Amino acid sequence: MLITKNKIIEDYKEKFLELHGKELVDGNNLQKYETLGELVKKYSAKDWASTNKEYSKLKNKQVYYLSMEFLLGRLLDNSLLNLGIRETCEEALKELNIDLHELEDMEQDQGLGNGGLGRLAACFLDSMASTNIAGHGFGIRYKYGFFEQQIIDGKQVEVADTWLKSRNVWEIKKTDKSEIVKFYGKVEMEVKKGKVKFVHKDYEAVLAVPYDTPIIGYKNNLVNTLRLWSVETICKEFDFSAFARGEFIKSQEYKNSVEAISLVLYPEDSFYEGKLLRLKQEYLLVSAGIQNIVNEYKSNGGNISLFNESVAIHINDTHPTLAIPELMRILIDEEGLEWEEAWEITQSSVSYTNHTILAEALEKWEVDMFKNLLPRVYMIIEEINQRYCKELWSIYPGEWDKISRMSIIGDGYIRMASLDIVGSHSVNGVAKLHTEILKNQEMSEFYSLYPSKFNNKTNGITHRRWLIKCNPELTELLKSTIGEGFMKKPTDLKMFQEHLKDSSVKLALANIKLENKKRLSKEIYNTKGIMVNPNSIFDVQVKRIHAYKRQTLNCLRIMDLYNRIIDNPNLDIVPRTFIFAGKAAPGYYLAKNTIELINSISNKINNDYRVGDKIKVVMMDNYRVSLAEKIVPAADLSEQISTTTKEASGTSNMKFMMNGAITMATLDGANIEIKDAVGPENIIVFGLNAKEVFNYYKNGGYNAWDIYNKDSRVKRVMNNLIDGTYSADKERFKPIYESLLNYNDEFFALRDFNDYIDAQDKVDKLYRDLDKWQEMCGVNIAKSGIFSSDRTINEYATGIWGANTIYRNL
Ligand code: 26W
Repeated sequence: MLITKNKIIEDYKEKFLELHGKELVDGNNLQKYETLGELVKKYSAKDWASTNKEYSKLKNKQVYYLSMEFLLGRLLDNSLLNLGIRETCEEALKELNIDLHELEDMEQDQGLGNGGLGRLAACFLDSMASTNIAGHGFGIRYKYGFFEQQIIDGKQVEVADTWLKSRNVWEIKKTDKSEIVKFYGKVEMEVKKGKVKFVHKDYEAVLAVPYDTPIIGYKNNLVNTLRLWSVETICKEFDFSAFARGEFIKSQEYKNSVEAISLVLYPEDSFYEGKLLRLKQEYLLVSAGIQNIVNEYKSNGGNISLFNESVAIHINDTHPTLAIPELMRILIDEEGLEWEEAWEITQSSVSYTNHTILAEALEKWEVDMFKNLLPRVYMIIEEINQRYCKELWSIYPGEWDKISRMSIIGDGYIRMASLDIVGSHSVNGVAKLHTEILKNQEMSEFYSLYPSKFNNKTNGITHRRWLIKCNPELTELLKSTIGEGFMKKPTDLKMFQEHLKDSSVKLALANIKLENKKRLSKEIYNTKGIMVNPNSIFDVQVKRIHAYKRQTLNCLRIMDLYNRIIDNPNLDIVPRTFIFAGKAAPGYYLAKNTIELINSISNKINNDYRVGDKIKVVMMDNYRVSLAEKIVPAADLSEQISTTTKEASGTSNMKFMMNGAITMATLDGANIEIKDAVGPENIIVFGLNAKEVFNYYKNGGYNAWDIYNKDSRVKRVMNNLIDGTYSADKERFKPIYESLLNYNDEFFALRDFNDYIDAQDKVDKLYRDLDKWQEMCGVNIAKSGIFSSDRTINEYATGIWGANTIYRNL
């Protein structure tokens, strides 16, 4: 369909009238935004329908990406970009006296995720649609997404995220695709026609209702679907007979308890709690999802015995692990297959990605609770485990300890990662180092049992959102130097390196960065009232607040720098602005304490006249996708300073690199691959390496007090935490102080302190040679193409899913 400016103007006016029942001149920005959203949906509707029609022919493998989190952010601008009508639309709106950017700002972020894992799922959706993969996202439509963070008196305060308060223009409710999900009850054995059948009885059923969002591919007329499930009671709004008996409250209670399942996203990103409601959520996603996939496949004429040839089911971390026993249940109980056949189909359809090695994040469900909630699913897991342990016994006869370590059920728990490894055909890590750690440490026994299942798929980010959309000026520079090819083929960015010989290109790069920094400075001033200098180095750490990510290490070196400035007011440094943003899990005391520390440092330093313009510290509130889009293009230095081995991959490191920031890196996660891509001269590396870290864990030898006693700078900043420098209440930062010293910090912040400071001094020197600095930035941009999620998706499609790209006549 050709969409011209005049068409947009006409359609837009008509849509506005239809939606709001009044003239455009009388509308507000929210109404205007909704109108544009509806129009985009309308423009993509034909392609959406035809894509689905194509998929129903079962010619292509259908990939279902199951994830408890999808952190989409805003959809308007990217949808316009992918439809190829962004500029035309901007011009059309201008004629109607409407500023497209103002409308974009009306859109609430769709924040149905905690951090990296959820954002990765969103990048993957964009890449699957844009590289012609039949990829469907399945998730939960939480009524309240990730909480809104307010900073009050320097502390994090959590406020409910009411993202659905005004209409979500992107979704379409598909009542006819609803599925029934069953909890509790008992299982009875029946013999029918000489065959044993297990029947689930006396269960409590809820209705899972899907809401579909179009995922528009980049200029390829392909529109995939993100299907999010919401829970309703079956048949009735409330129990009318109870109402008639005057038990209205009781009937409402029931409704509320059912709807609680899809009410709120768990705000935990690396800590497993074992809550019943969370288990209900996980089963809801999986049961509704798998039933839906099987129903769709069968209604399109698929033969159940060939299911795995047409369907790939991917589980994003262990959260949707129950897809494995749920598929078994459907194949056996409902489709009547024998165990062996069902098992083969299940294993060859399902694949699993691990995103973390933190022990406290590994899911394991208490058997008693599980059995009570999901009796039939539990039986199936037990059977899987029995057969598997028998296999183990034949391979490792007599090795009881090993077998009990590897067993899926043990110590009264069901171990989800073990179930994944056994029940799938592929297990992957998200960066080379991470995969090696899985193979050789965390999952080494499984690796020797099933070596061919293990593989690496280094993460990626969609360059459409994280370059083209969020950095239009840089995109223009790239277009004018290397042409438009990189938009479809991001590895073409490598051609940019040639142009770095041209000093006018480097100057242009510097100017673009400066403009982006000015824009962010304005935002900082408007939201925080802090005046920052756009000519200073923008030194950025934005991510979830967690001890392993070491925001505290960053704090300590800022405190050290402050001490140096106080000692020597003439200290010659390039001015710096330290920018933080990130949320702490509401129950994570130490992380919340870290937020308070950052804000106290900010208060102290920004208001000390002796510091002047040399350094400023800013903590921006409510980190989310749309804020990241403003911060990333404005960064000079990207802080990726996790304790080596702890950050599975990191993905903001890739976003910053693509926008020409230099990485300050430990050799952790994908930082290593960034270093390999840009060369050691274009990244700054410091700190312990993986071997050293494992050596500490294995043999001990780390002594925080020793470092404190021997290093006067460490001693001084540590004392500053409790001597009233940053808070009149000397107890306030005791938790951080104690975790670093008395508890001998398992993340070795003090061990890396000196090395980190030296590395930061190196940045100061490098930045003084602006030509050299711009060269480094340019190389980072040029080498960032391999970190596009288009590359990652291609690797999943060919290496795991066996999914081909779709070519259609359109
Ligand atoms: C059960 C609670 C829970 C919820 C989420 C535990 C763990 C998680 C995720 C695994 C946390 C997460 O987002 N992990 C991040 O995944 C990114 C994408 O692969 C990686 O880049 C990050 O390194 C990893 O921390």
